[in-house]
Amino acid sequence: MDCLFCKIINREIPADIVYEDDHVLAFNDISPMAPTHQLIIPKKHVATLNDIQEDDLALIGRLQFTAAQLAKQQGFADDGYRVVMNCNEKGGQTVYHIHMHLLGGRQFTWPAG
Ligand code: IU
Repeated sequence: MDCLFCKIINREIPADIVYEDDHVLAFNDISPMAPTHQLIIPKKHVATLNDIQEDDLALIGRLQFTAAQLAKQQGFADDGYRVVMNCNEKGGQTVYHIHMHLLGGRQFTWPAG
């Protein structure tokens, strides 16, 4: 499958991996938008949020759980952080393998751009 994030999971292309278990992988974003900017992805290929099935609910929870764990481990959980999932073109999605952005280390504003 010609999917960038599947290739990262399969070690076909390199990434700066910060966490891995049987179900998810997390790595530093190549173009960080905050002092910490990591992507948490399921090892299962799911293209967009619209493609999530009921069987995937635990997996989505695991993405969120991993984000919080990483925020705690890196020391910015109590200060606060942002998690973002973009869906399709108007949502700003550019890689079609779902991913949760974990952004920390600065003040964020609302509404997001
Ligand atoms: P988006 O939500 O689909 O727009 O996020 C895709 C992210 O993937 C974006 O923040 C990119 O900087 C990031 N990324 C990456 O980390 N490594 C890559 O090789 C490519 C994109 I292409």
